[in-house]
Amino acid sequence: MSGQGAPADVEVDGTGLRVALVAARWHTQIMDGLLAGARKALQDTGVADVVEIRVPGSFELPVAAARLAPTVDAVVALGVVIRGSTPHFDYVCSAATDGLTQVSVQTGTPVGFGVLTVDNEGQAIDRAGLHGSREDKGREAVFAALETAVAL
Ligand code: DLZ
Repeated sequence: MSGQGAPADVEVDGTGLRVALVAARWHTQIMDGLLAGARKALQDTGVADVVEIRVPGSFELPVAAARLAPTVDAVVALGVVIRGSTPHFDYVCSAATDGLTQVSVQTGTPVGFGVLTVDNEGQAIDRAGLHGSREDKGREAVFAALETAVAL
Protein backbone atom coordinates (compact mmCIF):
# COMPACT_ATOMS: atom_id res chain seq x y z
CA MET A 1 0.00 0.00 0.00
CA SER A 2 1.09 3.60 -0.32
CA GLY A 3 0.37 6.91 1.35
CA GLN A 4 1.03 8.24 4.82
CA GLY A 5 -0.02 5.88 7.59
CA ALA A 6 -0.91 3.03 5.27
CA PRO A 7 0.05 -0.42 6.53
CA ALA A 8 2.83 -2.37 4.84
CA ASP A 9 1.81 -4.82 2.13
CA VAL A 10 1.22 -8.36 3.34
CA GLU A 11 1.54 -11.53 1.34
CA VAL A 12 -1.89 -12.79 0.33
CA ASP A 13 -2.59 -16.15 -1.25
CA GLY A 14 -5.86 -15.95 -3.13
CA THR A 15 -5.68 -19.44 -4.61
CA GLY A 16 -9.13 -21.03 -4.56
CA LEU A 17 -10.96 -17.80 -3.75
CA ARG A 18 -13.86 -16.48 -5.82
CA VAL A 19 -13.94 -12.71 -6.15
CA ALA A 20 -16.48 -10.25 -7.58
CA LEU A 21 -15.06 -7.15 -9.22
CA VAL A 22 -17.78 -4.51 -9.48
CA ALA A 23 -16.90 -1.38 -11.42
CA ALA A 24 -18.71 1.83 -12.37
CA ARG A 25 -18.37 3.36 -15.86
CA TRP A 26 -18.13 7.10 -15.12
CA HIS A 27 -14.69 8.65 -15.90
CA THR A 28 -13.60 5.98 -18.37
CA GLN A 29 -9.86 6.61 -18.54
CA ILE A 30 -9.42 6.65 -14.77
CA MET A 31 -11.60 3.57 -14.39
CA ASP A 32 -9.36 1.78 -16.89
CA GLY A 33 -6.42 2.49 -14.56
CA LEU A 34 -8.24 1.21 -11.48
CA LEU A 35 -9.40 -1.89 -13.33
CA ALA A 36 -5.93 -2.65 -14.65
CA GLY A 37 -4.48 -2.40 -11.13
CA ALA A 38 -7.21 -4.60 -9.67
CA ARG A 39 -6.97 -7.27 -12.38
CA LYS A 40 -3.17 -7.41 -12.01
CA ALA A 41 -3.48 -7.74 -8.21
CA LEU A 42 -5.96 -10.60 -8.60
CA GLN A 43 -3.55 -12.32 -10.97
CA ASP A 44 -0.56 -11.72 -8.67
CA THR A 45 -2.38 -13.24 -5.70
CA GLY A 46 -3.48 -16.33 -7.60
CA VAL A 47 -7.20 -15.59 -7.84
CA ALA A 48 -8.46 -17.41 -10.92
CA ASP A 49 -12.21 -17.26 -10.30
CA VAL A 50 -13.32 -13.68 -10.96
CA VAL A 51 -16.79 -12.41 -11.86
CA GLU A 52 -16.60 -8.91 -13.30
CA ILE A 53 -19.67 -6.67 -13.49
CA ARG A 54 -19.97 -3.11 -14.83
CA VAL A 55 -22.63 -0.69 -13.55
CA PRO A 56 -23.44 2.84 -14.77
CA GLY A 57 -22.20 4.87 -11.80
CA SER A 58 -20.86 4.59 -8.27
CA PHE A 59 -24.40 4.95 -6.94
CA GLU A 60 -25.16 1.52 -8.40
CA LEU A 61 -22.12 -0.21 -6.83
CA PRO A 62 -23.88 -1.23 -3.57
CA VAL A 63 -26.77 -3.07 -5.24
CA ALA A 64 -24.40 -5.01 -7.46
CA ALA A 65 -22.17 -5.78 -4.46
CA ALA A 66 -25.21 -6.87 -2.42
CA ARG A 67 -26.37 -9.27 -5.12
CA LEU A 68 -22.93 -10.85 -5.56
CA ALA A 69 -21.62 -10.85 -1.97
CA PRO A 70 -23.39 -14.08 -0.91
CA THR A 71 -21.84 -15.94 -3.87
CA VAL A 72 -18.18 -14.98 -3.43
CA ASP A 73 -15.37 -14.82 -0.85
CA ALA A 74 -14.75 -11.10 -1.42
CA VAL A 75 -16.10 -8.16 -3.40
CA VAL A 76 -13.97 -5.35 -4.81
CA ALA A 77 -15.85 -2.15 -5.72
CA LEU A 78 -14.27 0.40 -8.04
CA GLY A 79 -15.51 3.86 -8.96
CA VAL A 80 -14.47 7.46 -9.50
CA VAL A 81 -16.48 10.39 -8.18
CA ILE A 82 -15.17 13.84 -9.02
CA ARG A 83 -16.47 16.91 -7.24
CA GLY A 84 -18.47 19.18 -9.52
CA SER A 85 -20.55 22.25 -8.93
CA THR A 86 -23.64 20.27 -7.94
CA PRO A 87 -24.52 18.46 -4.69
CA HIS A 88 -24.50 15.21 -6.69
CA PHE A 89 -20.93 14.61 -5.49
CA ASP A 90 -21.97 14.37 -1.86
CA TYR A 91 -25.02 12.23 -2.58
CA VAL A 92 -23.14 9.79 -4.80
CA CYS A 93 -20.21 9.53 -2.35
CA SER A 94 -22.53 8.90 0.61
CA ALA A 95 -24.61 6.37 -1.28
CA ALA A 96 -21.51 4.45 -2.36
CA THR A 97 -19.68 4.51 0.98
CA ASP A 98 -22.73 3.86 3.17
CA GLY A 99 -24.13 1.26 0.79
CA LEU A 100 -20.90 -0.70 0.47
CA THR A 101 -20.36 -0.60 4.24
CA GLN A 102 -23.83 -2.04 4.77
CA VAL A 103 -23.19 -4.80 2.26
CA SER A 104 -19.99 -5.90 3.96
CA VAL A 105 -21.39 -5.78 7.49
CA GLN A 106 -24.75 -7.37 6.67
CA THR A 107 -23.39 -10.18 4.49
CA GLY A 108 -20.10 -10.76 6.30
CA THR A 109 -18.33 -10.72 2.95
CA PRO A 110 -15.37 -8.33 2.84
CA VAL A 111 -15.77 -5.44 0.39
CA GLY A 112 -12.62 -3.72 -0.83
CA PHE A 113 -13.34 -0.01 -1.21
CA GLY A 114 -11.75 1.24 -4.42
CA VAL A 115 -13.93 4.30 -4.97
CA LEU A 116 -11.96 7.48 -5.54
CA THR A 117 -13.69 10.55 -4.13
CA VAL A 118 -11.65 13.52 -5.32
CA ASP A 119 -11.79 17.23 -6.10
CA ASN A 120 -10.42 17.03 -9.62
CA GLU A 121 -9.25 14.71 -12.40
CA GLY A 122 -5.57 15.23 -11.55
CA GLN A 123 -6.06 13.79 -8.07
CA ALA A 124 -7.90 10.83 -9.55
CA ILE A 125 -5.11 10.14 -12.06
CA ASP A 126 -2.54 10.27 -9.22
CA ARG A 127 -4.42 7.55 -7.34
CA ALA A 128 -5.44 5.27 -10.19
CA GLY A 129 -2.05 3.83 -11.08
CA LEU A 130 -1.99 5.86 -14.30
CA HIS A 131 1.07 7.48 -15.92
CA GLY A 132 3.42 5.93 -13.36
CA SER A 133 1.53 7.41 -10.41
CA ARG A 134 2.70 6.32 -6.96
CA GLU A 135 -0.69 5.15 -5.76
CA ASP A 136 -2.75 2.30 -7.20
CA LYS A 137 -6.09 2.20 -5.42
CA GLY A 138 -7.45 -0.63 -7.55
CA ARG A 139 -4.60 -2.84 -6.39
CA GLU A 140 -4.97 -1.67 -2.78
CA ALA A 141 -8.69 -2.48 -2.75
CA VAL A 142 -8.01 -6.04 -3.94
CA PHE A 143 -5.35 -6.62 -1.28
CA ALA A 144 -7.59 -5.21 1.48
CA ALA A 145 -10.51 -7.44 0.50
CA LEU A 146 -8.38 -10.58 0.12
CA GLU A 147 -6.39 -10.02 3.30
CA THR A 148 -9.67 -9.71 5.22
CA ALA A 149 -11.25 -12.71 3.50
CA VAL A 150 -8.26 -14.92 4.33
CA ALA A 151 -8.17 -13.67 7.94
CA LEU A 152 -11.83 -14.49 8.63
C1 DLZ B 1 -24.83 11.61 -11.57
C2 DLZ B 1 -23.39 11.32 -11.35
C3 DLZ B 1 -22.48 12.38 -11.17
C4 DLZ B 1 -22.90 13.83 -11.21
N1 DLZ B 1 -21.17 12.15 -11.01
C5 DLZ B 1 -20.74 10.86 -10.95
C6 DLZ B 1 -19.37 10.60 -10.75
O1 DLZ B 1 -18.49 11.49 -10.65
N2 DLZ B 1 -19.00 9.29 -10.65
C7 DLZ B 1 -19.89 8.24 -10.73
O2 DLZ B 1 -19.48 7.08 -10.61
N3 DLZ B 1 -21.19 8.49 -10.97
C8 DLZ B 1 -21.63 9.76 -11.08
N4 DLZ B 1 -22.95 10.01 -11.33
C9 DLZ B 1 -23.86 8.88 -11.66
C10 DLZ B 1 -24.48 8.17 -10.46
O3 DLZ B 1 -23.54 7.34 -9.81
C11 DLZ B 1 -25.65 7.28 -10.93
O4 DLZ B 1 -25.19 6.39 -11.91
C12 DLZ B 1 -26.80 8.09 -11.49
O5 DLZ B 1 -27.25 9.03 -10.57
C13 DLZ B 1 -27.99 7.18 -11.93
O6 DLZ B 1 -28.47 6.44 -10.81
